[in-house]
Amino acid sequence: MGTYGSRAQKQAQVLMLGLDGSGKTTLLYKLKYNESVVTVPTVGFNVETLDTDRSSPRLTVWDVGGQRRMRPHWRHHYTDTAGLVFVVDSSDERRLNEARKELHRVLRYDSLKDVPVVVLANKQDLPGALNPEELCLKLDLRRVCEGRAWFIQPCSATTGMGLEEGFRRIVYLMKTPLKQTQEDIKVKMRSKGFSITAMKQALLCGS
Ligand code: G3D
Ligand code: MG
Repeated sequence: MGTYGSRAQKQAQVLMLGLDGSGKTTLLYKLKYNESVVTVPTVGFNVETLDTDRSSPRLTVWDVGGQRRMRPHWRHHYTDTAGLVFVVDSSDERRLNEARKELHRVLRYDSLKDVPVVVLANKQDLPGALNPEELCLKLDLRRVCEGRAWFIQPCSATTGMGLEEGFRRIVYLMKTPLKQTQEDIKVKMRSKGFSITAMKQALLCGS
């Protein structure tokens, strides 16, 4: 799983992909500086280091341009990737099919085979934004992420809602073997009195 995993390793690489306009650059700078920036379409990439708690590696986050002509370059970043964050504009139903195709294409790469994925369902502040369950279906996440650790996190890069949670989740998924992730969820749900069916549903949804 990338270069993450050894005790001496203090950095882990997170690759952030998604269609152009989904909000990658806005959310990276909101997270890093808590500032709303005016973005221009990213040609090439932006890279920033995000601090995490001391027991986790610092994250080097690569925000790679999402325009059609940039997408063939995405694969040059796969080799050292420990976690993938895929950003979706939840309010743009017209481009969801394109987003689904690109996500599925990325996940087919062998070098990303066991890499955990967090899908950021961005722009939740906009009226008519699809919720995570709806996106989960439209992106066919359960099927395409079968056998890997994944999660879908609602967020807004403009307000900051859900951003830290999304990145905390990718750190957790990178650190925790898939089986353990599922066990943790079971224990947590059992302690809250959830039924076996609800637990199965939650595990299927990767949450
Ligand atoms: P990209 O880096 O994925 O290509 P950008 O996307 O970060 O450049 O964002 C594209 C546009 O979406 C920007 O607007 C940005 O302000 C807006 N945006 C990003 N995230 C959100 C969000 O959560 N909510 C809302 N309402 N807008 C968001 P412009 O107008 O500059 O094109
Ligand atoms: Mg950008």
